[in-house]
Amino acid sequence: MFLWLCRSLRVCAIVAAVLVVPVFQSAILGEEAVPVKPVRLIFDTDMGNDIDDALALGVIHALQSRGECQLLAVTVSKDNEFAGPFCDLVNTFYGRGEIPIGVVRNGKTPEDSRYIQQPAKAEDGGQPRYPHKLKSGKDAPEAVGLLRQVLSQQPDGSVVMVVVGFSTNASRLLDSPADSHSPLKGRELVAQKCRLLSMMAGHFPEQGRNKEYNVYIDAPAASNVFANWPTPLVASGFEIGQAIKFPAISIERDFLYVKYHPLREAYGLYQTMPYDRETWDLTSVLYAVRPDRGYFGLSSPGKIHVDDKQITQFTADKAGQQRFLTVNPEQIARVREALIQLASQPPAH
Ligand SMILES: [Ca+2]
Repeated sequence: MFLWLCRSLRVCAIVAAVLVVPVFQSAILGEEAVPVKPVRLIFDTDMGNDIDDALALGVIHALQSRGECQLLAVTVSKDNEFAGPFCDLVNTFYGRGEIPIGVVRNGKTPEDSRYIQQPAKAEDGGQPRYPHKLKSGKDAPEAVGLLRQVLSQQPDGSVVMVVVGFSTNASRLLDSPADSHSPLKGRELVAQKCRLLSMMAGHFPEQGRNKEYNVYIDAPAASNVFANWPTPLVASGFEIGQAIKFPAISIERDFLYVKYHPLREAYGLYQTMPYDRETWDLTSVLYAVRPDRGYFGLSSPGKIHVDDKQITQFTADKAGQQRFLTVNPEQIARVREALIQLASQPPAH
């Protein structure tokens, strides 16, 4: 908790030296804190429901190519058989088809989605347009078991969870029992291995708060996560991504370095081009990997809860571990340009 009190790198360094704590591995919430690179990421997504999940996965790969993060696993909260294969084909496009993918069972939003199904099925001359091994989410391991396996193999206090769909998998992880991967129950395993949850969830304007999709689709799960997640948590509310639109002109011009680009194709399948789309999920990725670059402001510390209308409410509390992002006009311009450059960055291979 002393991290909340660190107001400068210098103070953090002094405190760390005294306490012999790996402060830069743990420091996350002050803009001054410098995270250890590469940041160990787990990406939990409802891929297929909105196109920002796809661009967010592209941003992760760009950051990994720059040595800034390591994508340990992708877990899917959308219960549709093409969500996992689409994640796999994007990972493969970026040269990382070995990244494990876990898929929810008995989850939310099983509806079909053109932008995940068509690229997964697309063929040219009898060959898959976007090669991938996972043909159906039904063939993937169940998400919570994979999360437990991956977490158990990581150094303590090292993992950043990025949750950009509903909280189904994160909630089930918290409630999971000991298994062959770890003798720890889920909450204890998270407390030991994770250092941050960066999630796109909620709505935090000063006035006029509404219920938000990632929360109300599985409100009990979101409530459980806000109440019981044992590490610092930073939420990117609806209003952040809403203020930062990904421009159609980038899709039209910046992804032309290959004939077939899965993100460009998916974007065009999701809605009729040209359109600008909110960057909701991309902002949670950017904060998770670059918390120290001034892209965002942070609320005071406090606690988030889901009220009986499924609206997120925030209570300031100096002892709280939860915050939400803020942005000013300068930050909006900077974040938009950073996300354009990262999402359209060519694969490193
Ligand atoms: Ca999403």
